[in-house]
Amino acid sequence: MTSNYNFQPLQFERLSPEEQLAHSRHFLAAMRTRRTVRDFSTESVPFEIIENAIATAGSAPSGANQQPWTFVVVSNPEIKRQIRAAAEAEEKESYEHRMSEEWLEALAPLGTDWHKPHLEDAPYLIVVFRQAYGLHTEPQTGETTKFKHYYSEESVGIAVGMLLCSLHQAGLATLTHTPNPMGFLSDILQRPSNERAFVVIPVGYPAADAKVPAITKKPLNEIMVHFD
Ligand code: IYR
Repeated sequence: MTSNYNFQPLQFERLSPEEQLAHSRHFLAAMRTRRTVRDFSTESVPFEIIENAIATAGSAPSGANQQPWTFVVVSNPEIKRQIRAAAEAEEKESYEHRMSEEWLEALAPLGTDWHKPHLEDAPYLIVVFRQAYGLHTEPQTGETTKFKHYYSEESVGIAVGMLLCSLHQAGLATLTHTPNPMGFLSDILQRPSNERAFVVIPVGYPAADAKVPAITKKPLNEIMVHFD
């Protein structure tokens, strides 16, 4: 098969070694201040920050550049209320019956439970959907066919990481929330049959009295293996 793409020269800014180190240190220091937040203020946030974060996520690499993602932004209070009610119903069932003792023990240090007030308090919810396969509608006949998406899980995971970085550096707090199961999100948000809910991300300012668990990240020597 021949390529549909034309190739063009790469636009690449070569930094000095000093600039490279300075940028990488600043980025590390900034990212180390990111925390998952569960207590949100109801204060509104500029919508352009949400748009820019989603555009950043949309610039992520993806399998065969298929960009298998949809970012649904919810600020409507009634839809947030519906999402909270459905998520809490599923989470209550999970915490009380579906999760193993081992799982509950692993979560204990985080202090989570089935109550999800952040789903209504945060001014925005970004609900990320993964397109498990593509849908193509023939303009002539109106006939819709499915086509395969490659590495959609990995692609959406990378895009979500970039979304979280963008929101953090714009001074906003996020929570990566994965109610289980998430089918109710497809119903409430009327998503097509090829889309699967991937994660719900409440976005906003932390509540004035927000607390986070005193957890630490593994040091470099535990997470990096170097063959020189
Ligand atoms: N989805 C549940 C449980 C939960 C699971 C993991 I793994 C976490 O890191 C945190 C929570 C909830 O949102 O409470």
